[in-house]
Amino acid sequence: MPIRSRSEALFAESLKYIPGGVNSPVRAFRAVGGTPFFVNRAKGSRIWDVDGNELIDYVGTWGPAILGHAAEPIISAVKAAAEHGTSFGIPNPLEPAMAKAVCEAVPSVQKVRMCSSGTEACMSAIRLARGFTKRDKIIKFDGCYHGHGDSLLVKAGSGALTFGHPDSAGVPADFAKHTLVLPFNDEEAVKAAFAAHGTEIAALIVEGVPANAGLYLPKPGYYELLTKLCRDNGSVFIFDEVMTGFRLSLGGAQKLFGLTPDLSCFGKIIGGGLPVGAFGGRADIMDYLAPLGPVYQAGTLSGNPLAMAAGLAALKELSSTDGYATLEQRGLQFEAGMKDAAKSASVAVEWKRIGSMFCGYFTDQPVHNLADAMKSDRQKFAKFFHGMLDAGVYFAPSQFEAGFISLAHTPQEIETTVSIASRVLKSL
Ligand code: KE4
Repeated sequence: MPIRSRSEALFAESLKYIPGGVNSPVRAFRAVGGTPFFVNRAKGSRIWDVDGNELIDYVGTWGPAILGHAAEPIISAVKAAAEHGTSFGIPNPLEPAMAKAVCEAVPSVQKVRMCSSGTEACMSAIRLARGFTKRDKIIKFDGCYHGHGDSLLVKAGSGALTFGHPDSAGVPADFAKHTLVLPFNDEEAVKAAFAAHGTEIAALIVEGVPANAGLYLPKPGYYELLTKLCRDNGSVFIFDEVMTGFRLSLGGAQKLFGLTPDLSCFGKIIGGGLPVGAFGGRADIMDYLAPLGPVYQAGTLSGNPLAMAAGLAALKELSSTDGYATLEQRGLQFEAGMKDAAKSASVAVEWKRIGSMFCGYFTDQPVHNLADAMKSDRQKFAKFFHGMLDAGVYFAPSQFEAGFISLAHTPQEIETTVSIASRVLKSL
């Protein structure tokens, strides 16, 4: 068992001053038990905790570290930018450079606004869609997460077509009642929702692929149906690519699936690990934003020069190398190895993968939506998580999170991960 005494002391100290000892809930290990470790440093595919334990990292700070941690082009870009100042609140040249890079990579994005988190991007896109359509109601899908904006922390109403209730304390019922939460991958449910409320729906928002309840994929034709229903009803189709944007391809999930959303949300990779968010799409919608139009949205650190420098360095690397082909090869190797490991250990694990994103559900049933995902054996997952962690492999500390492979993960490291997983699965 690795020594983690310094992490334990730091966690005790954090608990004195930070709610739950963490600045974001998932980091507290509540879903898997035990005490979270504190990181000292990270490089490439590795992280070292404050007790000196070295780990192969498959969380990658929840997606941004697609090049691996502390990638040289990003570090040098941030250092150079920092020499000129860390924030201005004045337009700086890196802002049009980033906006142009996003618009050129994602054809559906004609104009884009930078902000400082994925939450801010999704919250702002919803407000913009409501201002543009002059409608209040929105549709989201159970299991999908779009940040902690009030309109989106909503759980399904009692009946399939009843509007939502707050999914967090502090969210007024008056906010939640405008959000309709539907089961994902259920064509009839979304058709019925538009049949009943179509002309009231300002927007429908969905993840590039649902990756906040683990990872499952849209059925063939499902996203095309969502697009058509939005077009037919004058609703804004918002595609949340905070996680999938620049992860699944340079054009995101929408390029893979051949979609043209009205608005898209981004984050994570376009900040190279620094605080960032962005939302963009049709110019006629985006021009409703202040200072041009009546929808207000703002941010002191929006377009921050360090975040722009880091993000541009990441995008330059991703567009100049055959990185996505490499990530697909690593993903194939990982998936095949992990499936073999589960089979040889006679443990039922439903491995899901798209590109360099993955999740292993501890169930022998297929997983196509949240209800299926909830059938997974979370106790078994928790044992697997800790077995892997003690053996030097860090997976996301929750069954309902996705994992990430970076360009820094080598075939040898993936082979090592698979052999460790084989041993851990056999011990369950
Ligand atoms: P942030 O506000 O955390 O930058 O982005 C919110 C968000 C929006 N949309 C999607 C599809 C997302 O995955 C996220 C955030 N992802 C989680 C990981 N499941 C962030 C990790 C955390 O909350 O600590």
